[in-house]
Amino acid sequence: MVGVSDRKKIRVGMVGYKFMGKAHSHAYKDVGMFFDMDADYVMRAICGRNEQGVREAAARFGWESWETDWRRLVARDDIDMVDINAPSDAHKEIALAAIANGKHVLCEKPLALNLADAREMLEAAEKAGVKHGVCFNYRFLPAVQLAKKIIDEGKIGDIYHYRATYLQDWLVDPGAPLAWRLRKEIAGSGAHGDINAHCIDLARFLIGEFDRVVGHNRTFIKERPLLAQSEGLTGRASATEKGEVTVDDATGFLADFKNGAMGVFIATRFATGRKNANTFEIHGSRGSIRWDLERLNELEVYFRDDEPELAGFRRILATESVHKYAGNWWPTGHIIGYEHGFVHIVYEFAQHIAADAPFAPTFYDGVKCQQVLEAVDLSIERGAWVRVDEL
Ligand code: SOE
Repeated sequence: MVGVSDRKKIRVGMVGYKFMGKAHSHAYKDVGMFFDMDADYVMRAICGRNEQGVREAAARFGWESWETDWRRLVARDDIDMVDINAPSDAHKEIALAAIANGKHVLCEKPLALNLADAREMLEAAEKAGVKHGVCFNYRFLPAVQLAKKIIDEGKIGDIYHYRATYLQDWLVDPGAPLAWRLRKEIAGSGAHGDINAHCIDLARFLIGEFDRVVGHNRTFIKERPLLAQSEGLTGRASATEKGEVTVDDATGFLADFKNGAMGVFIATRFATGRKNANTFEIHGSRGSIRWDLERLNELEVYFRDDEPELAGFRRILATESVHKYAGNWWPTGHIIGYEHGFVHIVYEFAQHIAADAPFAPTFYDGVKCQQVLEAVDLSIERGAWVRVDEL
């Protein structure tokens, strides 16, 4: 039995300490309790621009040290991998510097502000031979893994329809301030790059590549109070000054997939009453499946082979030991939550680094997602369908 001290170490340096920084810190801290890994994570350093904030985060989340300059962090010789949770405009610069220092990189979605930057990041990572991943966390939930298994085993047959939503309502209030996600120069886009990105990645994961897309979008509220103090997705608004919203509040698009399926997508922050309804419903020649993040342990399924008198959608609670990842947590029916997807990602990424186990989504998947995002934006400009491979 190898003692804990003899095991390989993966020493992590993380950039960002707010929402995603907290979710990722929890994952590094928890993963070893529930998963047998070929290496142990060492939470070596967390980085943030605000010294007081990052010092408090380091103490609270369990990081050994803290930095206020990511350039120092990525150059430290006591760090093996860099986890990037900074806003989207910083992803490329930090990733390229980390890669240049020979670090493996795990980056939050979307991978970059645009397709060209994403491709540059992929090329650099492949050339340097470092491991690279993008945190499309919803792939890593037991019910979504089950959906993938059902489709891959042909249990719902040929796919006719893929319908996806990502419905939130945190911006319906005109008083919600101009957070970084509402500024194009920082976020790249609004609901589209932030949450359609998840829908696009799940569609690619579950049924394959996009062929062509055509979209439309809206910015319902064009100016908002400036942000005085950030908190969660929004924060406290300035009492006096206002600023222009430079991104989409909602983007919808139609898609044709290379396998012939028809796609319908909508991502919005104005779906009043819907808080985090990342959903997909897939209809095939032999059956259908439906999943909703707001009920993330459940998968609704319909199989045409059922006896006619018993035919109907039924709910599978994906908390059995046969359901990927579920068995590592609790006994049957003791459900898991949003944060567990991140634990599963860092588990898989540790095995990718320490045991060269396969891993996806990598920067390649980040590029493919960016390609679809930009094809939709181009289709809106042109008012016409755009083939994804044209970009
Ligand atoms: C806000 O839309 C947000 O936090 C996204 O940025 C995340 O990627 C998503 O998982 C939840 O909602």
